[in-house]
Amino acid sequence: MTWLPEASAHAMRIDILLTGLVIISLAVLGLVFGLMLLNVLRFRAGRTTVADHVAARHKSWGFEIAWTSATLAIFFGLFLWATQLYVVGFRPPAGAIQIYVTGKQWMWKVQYPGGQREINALHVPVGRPVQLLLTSEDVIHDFSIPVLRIKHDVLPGRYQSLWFTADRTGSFRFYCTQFCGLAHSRMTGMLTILNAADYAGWLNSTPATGSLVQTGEALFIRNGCSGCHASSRYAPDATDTSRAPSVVGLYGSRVTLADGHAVVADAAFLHDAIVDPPRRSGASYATEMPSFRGVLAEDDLAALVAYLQTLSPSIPQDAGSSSNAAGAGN
Ligand code: HEC
Ligand SMILES: [Cu+2]
Repeated sequence: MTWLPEASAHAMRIDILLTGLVIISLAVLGLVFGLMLLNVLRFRAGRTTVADHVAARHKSWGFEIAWTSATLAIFFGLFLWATQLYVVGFRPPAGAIQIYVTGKQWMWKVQYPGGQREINALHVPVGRPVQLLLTSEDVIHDFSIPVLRIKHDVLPGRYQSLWFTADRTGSFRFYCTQFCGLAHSRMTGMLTILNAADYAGWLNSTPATGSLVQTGEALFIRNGCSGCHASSRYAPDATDTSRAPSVVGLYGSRVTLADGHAVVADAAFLHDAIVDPPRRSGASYATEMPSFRGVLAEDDLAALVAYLQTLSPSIPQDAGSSSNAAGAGN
């Protein structure tokens, strides 16, 4: 199972699944072609054996039902096996390190919680869950790290999430796997998986201008968010929700939208809400939330999302699902 390098337990599970699929497909192929070949040889011209059409008309119901249900069980089992692996990919464990990745023709910009930034490079520690919050500044890209067997389309104006726990150190390539223009083929980068000490050293030696949360807090005031949204420190009255819903404790809570659909306010929800404010069910506020699409750059949105999350201190990090505001709540 290791003819291609793997750098996580998940990658191993994906490979076992794919190997299983190949083996079962080969078995089915072998059976069908084996029977064909057998009949071709048995009934070839010049042989005395003649097909017995009368016997062939006799159907055995027991046999029919048995092979139909066996096939159904096997393929439904495969479906459940694959689905379970797929679903796990959307549930980052609480406490995962959140790293913001923005695709842009033709590069990947990466922002760390400590405020460090880099381009076409991603540094992560081994053995700790990492959640990537992915978005694009222009067209649709797709972020893929083959060695971890994870990939996701990256859409402008929304957050998508991927997570992984790397289990070996080393350097591996990541790619854009969605044709996105002329220099698409150069839109790659290097994932470096470090041990805990090297990671801490790397964070320290990489310059940063304030943590994401600090930057986000400043943006929250500078863009007038605090003028409408009660947040314990800045609103004229911390509990006044006549102008806008409170953002304290919003992250991780359940929000019912105007269409009756309830979603968990995760990082993707926060991001998408700033770009494209959702209507809450029964909302009646004295103000209207302006859209910040095109007003705030993705770097700023990442900082705001990081800041808003700290207003729900009981939740260590992204504990919600990765569904976005319009996605299906699960
Ligand atoms: C002019 C007032 C105003 C400003 C400025 C404003 N908002 Fe809002 N915001 C609202 C209102 C009103 C809603 C509720 C919309 C609804 O449910 O109809 C809202 C909804 C939200 C939501 C959705 C969550 C929820 O509880 O429904 C988030 C997140 C949010 N705002 C964040 C921000 C951020 C971040 C900023 C600054 C970049 C900002 N807002 C600026 C008024 C404002
Ligand atoms: Cu691309």
